[in-house]
Amino acid sequence: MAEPHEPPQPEPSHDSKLTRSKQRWAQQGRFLTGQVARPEDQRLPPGQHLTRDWPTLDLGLTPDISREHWRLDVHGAIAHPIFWDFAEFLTQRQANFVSDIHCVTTWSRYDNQWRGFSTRDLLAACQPNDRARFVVLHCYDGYTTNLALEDFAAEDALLAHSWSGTPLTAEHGGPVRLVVPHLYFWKSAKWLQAIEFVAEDAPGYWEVRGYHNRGDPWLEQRYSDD
Ligand SMILES: Nc1nc2c(c(=O)[nH]1)N[C@H]1C(S)=C(S)[C@@H](COP(=O)(O)O)O[C@H]1N2
Ligand SMILES: [Mo]
Repeated sequence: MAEPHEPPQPEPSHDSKLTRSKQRWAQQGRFLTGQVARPEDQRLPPGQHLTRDWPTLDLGLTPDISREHWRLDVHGAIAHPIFWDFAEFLTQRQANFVSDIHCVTTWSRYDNQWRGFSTRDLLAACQPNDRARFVVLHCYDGYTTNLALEDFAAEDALLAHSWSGTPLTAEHGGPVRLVVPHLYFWKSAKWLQAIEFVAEDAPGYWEVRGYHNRGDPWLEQRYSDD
């Protein structure tokens, strides 16, 4: 049975070297090529390069959340709020998706094998009401990111607990992270804690620091225009 669980929330570090660099790159429009490519033209979006390893990017702290202590809280403009522990999460229908990662810092990684709970199945379970138009992801490290409901509902988006057949490591967002393959990877929230459905958009950690609100790699939506 799931019971309310509020681990201490670490403050996101706003001043790590990488975090400062990324904010500066957003101001400068770093990595923008000005090209526009459509997915049917080529697999690699403009300005991206392929990597075989899997870099780790976050605010510099890895919250220590075991599967035993992890809880998922789904709330807001929905008919059926959800509060699951990991065991209950695992009893849901499981989906396997293979998708590419595109990070705004220009690395891409092909053919990642994810296993977890699809966002479409989550939407069927929680039943967003007519007011729900956006989704805010809240994470155990204090990070947030926002998505339009349609982007959250992409057919290959999922709440992943495994990668390449093994449990998602803590550094990559385990026990559970979101994966939204058609947008830049900063939208794919690691250490997922809560999913909030809202009527008004609420820009997240990077979105208020100069990143694009939507982040489509094919349109090279790296940074906001203003
Ligand atoms: N909770 C949380 N999720 C996050 C981040 C973060 O700092 N905290 N960083 C985002 C960014 S900018 C990227 S590029 C990816 C990196 O995921 P990876 O470390 O598994 O490659 O996670 C995204 N999700
Ligand atoms: Mo990123």
